[in-house]
Amino acid sequence: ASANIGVVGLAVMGSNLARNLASREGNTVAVYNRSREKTDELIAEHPEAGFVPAFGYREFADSLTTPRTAIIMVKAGAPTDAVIDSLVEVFEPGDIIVDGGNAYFPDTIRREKAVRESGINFVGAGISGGEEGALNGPSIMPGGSDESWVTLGPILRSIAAVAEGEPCVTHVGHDGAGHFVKMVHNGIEYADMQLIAEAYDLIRRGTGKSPAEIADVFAEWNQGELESYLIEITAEVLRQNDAETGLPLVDVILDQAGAKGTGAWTVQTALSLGVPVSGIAEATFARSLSSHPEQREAAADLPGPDEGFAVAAGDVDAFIEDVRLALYASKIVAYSQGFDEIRAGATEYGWNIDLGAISKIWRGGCIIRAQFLNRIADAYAETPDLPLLMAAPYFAEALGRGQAAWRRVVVAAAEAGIPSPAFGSSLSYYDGIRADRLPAALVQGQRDFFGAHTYKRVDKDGTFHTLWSGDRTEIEAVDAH
Ligand code: NBP
Repeated sequence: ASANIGVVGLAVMGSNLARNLASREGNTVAVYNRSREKTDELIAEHPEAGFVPAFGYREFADSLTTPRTAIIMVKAGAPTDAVIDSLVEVFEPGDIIVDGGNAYFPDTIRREKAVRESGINFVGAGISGGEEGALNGPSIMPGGSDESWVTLGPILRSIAAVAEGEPCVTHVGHDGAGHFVKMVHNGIEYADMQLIAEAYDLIRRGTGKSPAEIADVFAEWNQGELESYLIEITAEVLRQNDAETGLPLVDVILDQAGAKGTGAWTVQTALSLGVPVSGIAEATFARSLSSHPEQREAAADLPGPDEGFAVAAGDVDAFIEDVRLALYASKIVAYSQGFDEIRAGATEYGWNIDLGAISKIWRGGCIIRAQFLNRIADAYAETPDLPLLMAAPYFAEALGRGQAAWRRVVVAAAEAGIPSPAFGSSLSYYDGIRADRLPAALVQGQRDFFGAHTYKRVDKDGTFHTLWSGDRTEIEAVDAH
């Protein structure tokens, strides 16, 4: 046995992660892939890595020093289960199996429980940053036991991205905590992308600027408080021309957004936890809406506003600044909602998650990396049990500064017939959560009317019901418990 770490699954993610591991001082990496070709190819192309190839699970286990540590990078779902089963057969108590794929966190909870019975540690680790991140430094969100973290921590720290001198990895929490946090990361990514897309659409349709000109706007925004990887790549995409037609590439790309399911998982989970992640939900639904061409065709003749949308020449700069402020405010809402979901998940599943540490490990390596995350880290450093991220002083100030512009943009979009579901729902969330009184009181009245679901009163304790089908007097309801 000569390798301190192994990788199973040598498709693009696994081979890049293996190369990243091998490039770090002190690591010798064992590699295994179900079909031999990928292993042969990797060994041939990267002799410098000093890989220890294995061509069966037994040989793979024998090539690892104990406690054996292996990272699985195969297709999520049944293939991951198959690999785990094979590793459990050849590994021993104390060894560590890491699933670095995009697993759904309930699967990770189930797998951790099952594998633990054999005395082997199982760690579900969310890995963000795509192929490039896997090779040069991803953001890593590991769950699993404290015991496995002792061995795994130094290895993962050695390959993670570095932001402001700190590696972008932390032990998120037990069992499925890492994959849960990775899921919410992806949900926030959906919201962030949709918000940027809405900003682009409004500027384009309101000002008639070309994609290349709007690329300049985004490049400028990237110098300020919106500075982020997603804003940066947006400018690059908008500046790109299609080689074949000479048109802006964004105009020849089919306008139907795909999804691999992590946005939907985030929303489904939020629904069961009762957390309103409306920005993430709208972003996920916006992708679904775009991908129903038959319905879009059927709706194409539905009437829109009578007048076209054109910002007066003299107002263009002010409008673009309004859109920037609306984007920033909506982004604060999306992140606040995402962190709310992590907090609720931690409570539900008994994970001790340090929200400030999560914001820090997202500062590098991952798709939502941004300056902004430092502000989130500051907010949690100041008040670790912050009930609502967006109410922290820094964000409250930004929302206050942006809210008038945000409203103008949402109104302009509605009047112009330009869809802005993420801008609009974020603003509604903002107004809802800060409201003194909500019409939820009426909803309670309706629920009591048709279902005797009872209500509470603002002026005294207890639970009440009005005898709606009788004389409509109010009675104190007996608590079911
Ligand atoms: P894929 O998701 O395309 O999976 C291909 C790998 O799975 C191959 O090595 C294949 O072996 C192996 N495999 C399959 Br399929 N069934 C298997 C089985 N029953 N037993 C053993 N191995 C099996 O690879 P990828 O695109 O590199 O992604 C790997 C993981 O990383 C996935 O979970 C994915 O969701 C995740 N991912 C994350 C990011 C990110 O940004 N974090 C990006 C892309 C992917 P073979 O060569 O023998 O067919």
